[in-house]
Amino acid sequence: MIQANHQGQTQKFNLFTAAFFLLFLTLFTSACDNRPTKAQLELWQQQAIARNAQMLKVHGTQDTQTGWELFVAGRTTRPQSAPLTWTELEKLATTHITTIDPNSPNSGTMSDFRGVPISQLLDPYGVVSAVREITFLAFDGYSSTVSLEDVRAYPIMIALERDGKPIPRHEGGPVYLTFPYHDYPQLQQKYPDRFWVFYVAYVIAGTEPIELRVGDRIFKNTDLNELTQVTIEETVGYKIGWPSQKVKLRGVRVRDILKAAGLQLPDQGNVIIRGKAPVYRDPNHPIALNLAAIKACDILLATHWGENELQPIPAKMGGPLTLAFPRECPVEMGEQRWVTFVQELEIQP
Ligand SMILES: Nc1nc2c(c(=O)[nH]1)N[C@H]1C(S)=C(S)[C@@H](COP(=O)(O)O)O[C@H]1N2
Ligand SMILES: [Mo]
Repeated sequence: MIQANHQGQTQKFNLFTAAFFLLFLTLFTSACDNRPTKAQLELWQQQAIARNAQMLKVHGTQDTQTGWELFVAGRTTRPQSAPLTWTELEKLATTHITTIDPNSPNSGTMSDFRGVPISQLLDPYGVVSAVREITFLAFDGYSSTVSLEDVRAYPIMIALERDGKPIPRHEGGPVYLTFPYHDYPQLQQKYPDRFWVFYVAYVIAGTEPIELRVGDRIFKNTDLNELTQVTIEETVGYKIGWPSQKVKLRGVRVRDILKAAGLQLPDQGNVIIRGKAPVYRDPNHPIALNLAAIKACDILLATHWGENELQPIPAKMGGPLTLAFPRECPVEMGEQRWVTFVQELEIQP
């Protein structure tokens, strides 16, 4: 039994690694106008494979389906901190759409999806009237953003089942963002294949206000504004929503934030960076930045970006807070992680 299980897991792993290779090849050779360099591509491939291996380790040890939790976050009028459980999602999942699944192994054929329309999912939370966009953040840090108007106009939904069966983990399950391409072909141009997010973990209304936990302190927007503002101009390593040419990034040095939180910087050790996506909070594989690098150069938590005028970083680009590295930082490329949706810093001596 255990043996068979283990083999199944290995097979999924191989399948998924292959899928990730394909993803990066297709994403950057056809879907995007802004093409990254070969070196960037290779780095991203390696990172995607490493991330996926991590993810499978975590997923492999638990019942991925009934243990799944979906958080609704962002600018809502009736915020609730508890996530939706599988049982709750199941109860809501009474809508069917029939469409092709562009990411399915037999992608030419029509599938029947059962799920929860996003508008219905958001209703109990109420969305603040200024919100224009909804962002879907996945377990692996991948995301896509859809206009609130479209979410209200079409049954874009979180699917729990395809053709009467649970969606396997290696095919994007257990919860998979689906678009009713067949009934509304116009959606296919606006939201192509890459918008179908696998294993959705967060649904975010608009862009959240900054709330950064450092030790027992919480830094809000106004707290960060009081610290020295640093602007760098860099080609970013974020994968979603950013231009591939250099952009300006403005923010606050990680070391300044740690000091403002009243923390002593030990001679050795790391700063752990935690982001919203579960893969960026995995206790077994933390994102650790060497304190020597934090002290030696201006590693930032960025709040603003721009090509000319600076503006707040929206959820569509991983905002409100993202980790950013100046080129001259002594951080090895392999460990350089442009973490999005940053939520927490912690010193580990
Ligand atoms: N969670 C998650 N969803 C995702 C992706 C991803 O990397 N992670 N890739 C997207 C992209 S770029 C495409 S084209 C489709 C199909 O990805 P695949 O080629 O890996 O099947 O899924 C999309 N959904
Ligand atoms: Mo893609």
